[in-house]
Amino acid sequence: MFRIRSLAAVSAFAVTVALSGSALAAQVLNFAHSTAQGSHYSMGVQAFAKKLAELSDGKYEIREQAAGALGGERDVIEGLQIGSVELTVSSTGPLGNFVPEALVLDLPFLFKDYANARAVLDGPIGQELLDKVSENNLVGLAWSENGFRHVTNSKHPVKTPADLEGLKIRTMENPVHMEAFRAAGASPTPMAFPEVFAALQQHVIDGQENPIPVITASKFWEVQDNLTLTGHVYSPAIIIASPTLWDGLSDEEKGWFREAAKAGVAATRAKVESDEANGVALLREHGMEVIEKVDQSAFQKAVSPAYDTFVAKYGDDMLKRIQAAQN
Ligand code: EAX
Repeated sequence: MFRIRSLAAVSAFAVTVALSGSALAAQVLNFAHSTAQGSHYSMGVQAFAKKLAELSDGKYEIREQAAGALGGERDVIEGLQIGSVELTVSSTGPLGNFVPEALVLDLPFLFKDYANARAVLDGPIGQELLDKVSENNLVGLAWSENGFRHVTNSKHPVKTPADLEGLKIRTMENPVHMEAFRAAGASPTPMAFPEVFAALQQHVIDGQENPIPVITASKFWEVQDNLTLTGHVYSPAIIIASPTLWDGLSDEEKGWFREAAKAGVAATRAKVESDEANGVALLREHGMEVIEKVDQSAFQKAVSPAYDTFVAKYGDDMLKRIQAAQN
């Protein structure tokens, strides 16, 4: 009788431990980004979360922190470095402040189109730059996508670079972008993204520049009348993990996070494609005047001094490699 009772006790204990173990094991990780829930970044975070939950059998749970809930992109990257945030998907805007080698990606008109940008970033050059990110107290998991950036403003239609003259254009906290807009005659105003909508609404700034997915997700039609499809920069995004999180993972678990990042990138790129297909019509429906036929060579000439400044400071090796890698 004793044997049977003790066997029952052991199995009941084992079940309790197993249940409490699985219930306690879910580790919640904050995944921060600056755009709205349902945006291209948000779709990527949700796909990341789903894949990681599957691979880890529920051991890791992602908590999406959308719309700058944990601060602007620069703040969040600083948070990754000190371990207060576990994951982010961010534009490369502020990244150059932490990883100067990444600034080359912000040069205007560097990438010819989406296919070339994705091919370069998914290839050896992209991996080399991710490795550089990981040398700066960050863990570069994958290149994701923000999109080709365009100019909006509330003053007047921008048909030529001369129309940028004197406009206070918000830029990311990025020296290459600031130099480009300064060279074009605008007055670049660097600002964290969560502050942009209010600054536009209060006319502290006249305009800003962002990809269609960001312009639509942020409802910029409410505070901007004019959109010019300059496509002046292909804006990569990057999925970054905190070293505090990463160093505590087993090799197998690291593989889960890498697989989840791939799923996130695919979902974000799919949403970018959808927004690119439908976004301009949506913005027109909301009253924006959209200038689609743009003399890009004129804008390219206007912002070209940004190349001279960049090359003088950082050299042109990686720049030439990226240009040569495109077809
Ligand atoms: O990453 O700051 C920006 O304009 C970025 O494009 C935006 O935060 C999405």
